[in-house]
Amino acid sequence: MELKQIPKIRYEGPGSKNPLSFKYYDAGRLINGKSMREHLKFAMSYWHTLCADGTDMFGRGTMDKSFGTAESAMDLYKNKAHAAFEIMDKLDIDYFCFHDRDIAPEGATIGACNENLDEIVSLLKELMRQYDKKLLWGTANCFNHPRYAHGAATSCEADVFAYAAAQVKKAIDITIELGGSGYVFWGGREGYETLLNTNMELELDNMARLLRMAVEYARAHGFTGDFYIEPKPKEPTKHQYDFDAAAVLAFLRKYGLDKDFKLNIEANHATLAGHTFAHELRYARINGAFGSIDANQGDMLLGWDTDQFPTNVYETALCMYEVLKAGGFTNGGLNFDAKARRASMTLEDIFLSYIAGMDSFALGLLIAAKIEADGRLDEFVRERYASYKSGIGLDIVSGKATLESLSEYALRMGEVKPLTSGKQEYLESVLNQIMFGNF
Ligand code: XLS
Ligand code: NI
Ligand code: NI
Repeated sequence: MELKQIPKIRYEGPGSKNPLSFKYYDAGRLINGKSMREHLKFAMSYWHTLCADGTDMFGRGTMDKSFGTAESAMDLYKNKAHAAFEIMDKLDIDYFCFHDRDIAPEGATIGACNENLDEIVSLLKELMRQYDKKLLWGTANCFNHPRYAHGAATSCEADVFAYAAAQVKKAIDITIELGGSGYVFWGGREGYETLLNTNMELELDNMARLLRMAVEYARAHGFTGDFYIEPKPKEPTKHQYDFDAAAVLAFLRKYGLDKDFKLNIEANHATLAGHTFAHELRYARINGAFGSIDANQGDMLLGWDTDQFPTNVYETALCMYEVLKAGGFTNGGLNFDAKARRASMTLEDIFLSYIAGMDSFALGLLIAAKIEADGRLDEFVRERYASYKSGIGLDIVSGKATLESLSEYALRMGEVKPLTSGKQEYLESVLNQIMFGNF
């Protein structure tokens, strides 16, 4: 099947058996006064959708991502650009995200790379206007090329640091040029394989140096969007410095960069770090660092970043619950950092995958709104901490209590036993009841 044979994907409702239709994602449907489109802010990942061809450690590509015939490398990337916008248009996705090296062929020098980028960026700009699409965020791929074997900003070689800086500068320039509302730093190869050869202190200082330069440059050149760090604990390196939300926030605070960055939380990275997706979102939210989301899911039995399209509705529901609690997205959105499986190799599979992901997040949003409306979970949590609303609890949270006053209080109390049940099983069954309702 060719791209032009794929119809525009439309909402047909849960009763439809047409694979090329949305069952739950109804863009205009209002949830709490806001359309699903505005709540979810879906984005297409350029790398997985237009570039990844199914190559894995044990086998070559299974998918043809050439999107027509091409005489030259530039033509190939122009074909990808046209296909990108046709795909977004057919899926009714408003945003996209890219790395510099996804959109244009690499040249022999950074100058040649930049020239290629300029030519494609003007095409993208034209296509964005034509199709009315927006850039959610841009980033630089400072991990694929062999020069980055030791890292980019954390490389032991200063020339590599300089090269990465040049790449980041250009990626910021084109993000600004395309009106991007965000710029992402995912730590690529910023980490280590062994401490035996690693000056961790210098590497972390240098990583912060590049981030500071990027912020200063971008702000001086009119970038008003958000900067994000995307945590990930491992892969490709054994230990990635941006391990998880907590490690990233500690790093940002040490270098005084916490006001300049928010977090881009990826589901599969959360689970690799031994956290749930919701944990990472919650941690970002309560620290005022919730920014954007890379929507995908991992496989419980595999220890790597499988980047599968999200279909686990418990996960999408608890994710959207956090998003609602955060007051929704501002500059961020839901980027499908996800790829069809190697064996799902047809063009149609790209659409079936996005439909699966978008419908799963639409369900997640509907359920999250129902959890809020139902109120039992919120009420339970409120009640569970009620002892801090008055008496000694209020003294503790208001800062009135001291170690001495609490000691005096405790000496008068006698034995203290837990009074309440955590009722986890009950709450899990409430969630099921909200999710599944009547059958
Ligand atoms: C890789 C990351 C990457 C970032 C963008 O694991 O998820 O795709 O999202 O560089
Ligand atoms: Ni990602
Ligand atoms: Ni990832």
